[in-house]
Amino acid sequence: MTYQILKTQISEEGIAWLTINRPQALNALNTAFFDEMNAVLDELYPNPSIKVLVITGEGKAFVAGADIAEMVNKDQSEGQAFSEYGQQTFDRIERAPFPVIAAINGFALGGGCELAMSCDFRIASSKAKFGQPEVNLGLIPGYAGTQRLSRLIGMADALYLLTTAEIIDAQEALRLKLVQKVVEPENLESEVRKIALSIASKGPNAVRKVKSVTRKGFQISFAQGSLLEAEQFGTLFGPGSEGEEGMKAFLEKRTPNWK
Ligand code: CO8
Repeated sequence: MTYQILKTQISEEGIAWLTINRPQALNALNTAFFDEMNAVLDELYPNPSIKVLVITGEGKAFVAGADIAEMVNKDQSEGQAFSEYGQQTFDRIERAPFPVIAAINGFALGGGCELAMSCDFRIASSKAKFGQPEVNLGLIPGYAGTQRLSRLIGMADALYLLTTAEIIDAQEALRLKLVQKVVEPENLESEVRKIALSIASKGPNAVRKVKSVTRKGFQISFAQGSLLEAEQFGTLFGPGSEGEEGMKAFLEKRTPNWK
């Protein structure tokens, strides 16, 4: 598939870099974006050489929200369908077998903040701005922002942002733990690349498993999650396993040779 909105690049280390490239509309999310995002995920999901996916935006926005021009004429069932399509797409980002990093270069508002929250963690430019301003438009978040924001930053801070529509800067987002790191704009790409390369250098099965066990464990009970952890821990042992190579490399004071 050729993409109109997404620019994709895959490095030899297995870093997939995805840039949302509709800067004239501040990368607002329309149906074409979701179609393309699903096509990209269809390509990346079954590819075992993908170590990390980075999602970023072109220009002064990461994403300034769902496309208001596309939404304005929708009726109730179309509104619900647009919400469900976006939710399903963001769930696929969250459930991706590899870690997904949001590199937030600018505005991450409404659906843009929701997209960032569906990633595993967020690195922000000091110029980035965050918010859920839907109530300004007589709307509420529709891409599971009501659910992810409260889980990430706690109920009271989430409801403060959701009801006031306040736009916060990167430092405040860091304080709220909405983002994990803030860097100067000119360093965003190199810093995110450094983090992605660091992840790519680890045991590839271990990285995928630690993500899936942590994510799945959040949806089930502590006891079930612990059981899942023990099962997956076990799969990393044994002759020829990744754990065996990693532990032997440590004891032999050499770099592991992952398969
Ligand atoms: N949708 C469509 N177009 C947009 C959007 C958007 N969300 N944001 C910006 N644009 C367009 C502007 O209309 C403008 O287009 P044009 O040049 O043709 O007039 C262009 O991008 C540049 O924008 P501005 O001129 O406004 O740029 P400024 O630097 O002056 O302002 C802001 C930047 C503050 C980010 C401003 O653009 C803004 O307030 N944008 C809207 C932010 C917003 O309200 N986002 C939330 C949208 S609602 C949402 O995301 C709901 C998610 C769940 C939906 C579920 C589906 C049903």
